[in-house]
Amino acid sequence: MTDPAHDAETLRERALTTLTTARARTTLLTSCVEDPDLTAQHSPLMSPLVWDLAHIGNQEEQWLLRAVAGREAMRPEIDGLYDAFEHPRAERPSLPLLPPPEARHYAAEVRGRVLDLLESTAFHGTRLTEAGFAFGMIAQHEQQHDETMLITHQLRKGPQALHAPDPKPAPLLTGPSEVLVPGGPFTMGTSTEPWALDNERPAHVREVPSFHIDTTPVTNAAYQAFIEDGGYDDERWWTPEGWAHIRQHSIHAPLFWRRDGRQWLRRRFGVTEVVPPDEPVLHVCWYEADAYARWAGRRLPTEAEWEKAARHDPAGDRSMRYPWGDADPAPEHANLGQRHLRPAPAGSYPEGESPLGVRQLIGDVWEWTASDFLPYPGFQAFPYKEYSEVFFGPDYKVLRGGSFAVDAVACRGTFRNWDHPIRRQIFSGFRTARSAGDA
Ligand code: AVJ
Ligand code: FE
Repeated sequence: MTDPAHDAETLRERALTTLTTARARTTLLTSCVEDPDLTAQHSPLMSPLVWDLAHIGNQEEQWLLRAVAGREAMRPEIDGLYDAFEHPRAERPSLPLLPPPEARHYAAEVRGRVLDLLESTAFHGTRLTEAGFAFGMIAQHEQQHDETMLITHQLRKGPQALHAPDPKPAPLLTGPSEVLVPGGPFTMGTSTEPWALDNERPAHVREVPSFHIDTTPVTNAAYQAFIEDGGYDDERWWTPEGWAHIRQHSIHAPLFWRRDGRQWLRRRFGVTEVVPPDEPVLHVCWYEADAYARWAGRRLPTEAEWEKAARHDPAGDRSMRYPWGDADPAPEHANLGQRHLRPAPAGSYPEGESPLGVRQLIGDVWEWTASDFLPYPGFQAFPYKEYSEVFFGPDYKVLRGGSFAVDAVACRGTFRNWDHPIRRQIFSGFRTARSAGDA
């Protein structure tokens, strides 16, 4: 039915567009500050920006030029420097990294060869080339690091270097604050999405009992009510690990927040502003999200609940690619891709809502779920164990849905992110849920 030549051209164009979009963002994030700010370490949690830049180029070289095209290493001596497992982030500034001009040159050199390769690659034959997977994987990898670099920019002290228009005010939300997702089986994960990564596979059926889930992410105003009610001083709301953690580190509010008399201020990309009440709360760790939910008489959704809320179409009784259907994300659906440098107010993006009326599942803030990062039944590591497999287990919690900082190519209804439950420099927020039947 479909014309394979046409399909190949469509894939080639999609690969070219997504790689080019990613590089434009990388270039901006690594040129909006002076070179000393690229080699400095702005937080022990993060790499110097110039590490991300050369690592992006090095992964692209390894997977596209070497694995797909069978070429020799361009600079074999640098591979170790840019291997994330050889050197923890805190150590990276003391490595003999390529200086900014060389890092730029290397990444550009790799990209030039990749664009030539793209012209001649057949999009079938091996699992790596099937439907252009390796090109899509590398575009996603670069966009993931563009989000990482934006986190580094947020942690950086100093004046504003990045600018973007604010999202529009939200339309008035008149509906209920939670929706009921009816119980029953649904298909979680995917076996058909061509650029889905290994941990999203394979598609499998899950039984999910009825539950209620918040219509929007939890807002700053709602979170402030938890703070004002003494939430951070009341052990009842916290897991033992969470309580120990916030005591030990004197955590009393989301990261980047500061109290100023009766109001809260926050620093955002070099600018201090009053915390906007109607925006989804950002920069909370899993322990804070979990404690808020308990305080509210609720809980975090499980990962399966989150995905069912985001993908299940009760009318068609099937799983869709996104809450709004199967169409790729467009600006009216979701706040993605660093178009804005903040989440949009709760209730935004009515065109992106799910059939049951849940909003902002995709974009705005990564949403903590109750679940540990575990493989799906039938999981197979591909193309390398260090993408997902080495992280499976109880040390990492799953986040879903993507933030304003991640591009659409690295965000889907099935996409899984994960981090330690103490992390809050990431663009993380949450929404809450409750089992149906619980009052
Ligand atoms: C999926 C966001 C947890 O940044 O550690 C980048 C993505 N993997 N390079 C990370 C990733 C390898 C990964 N996360
Ligand atoms: Fe990486």
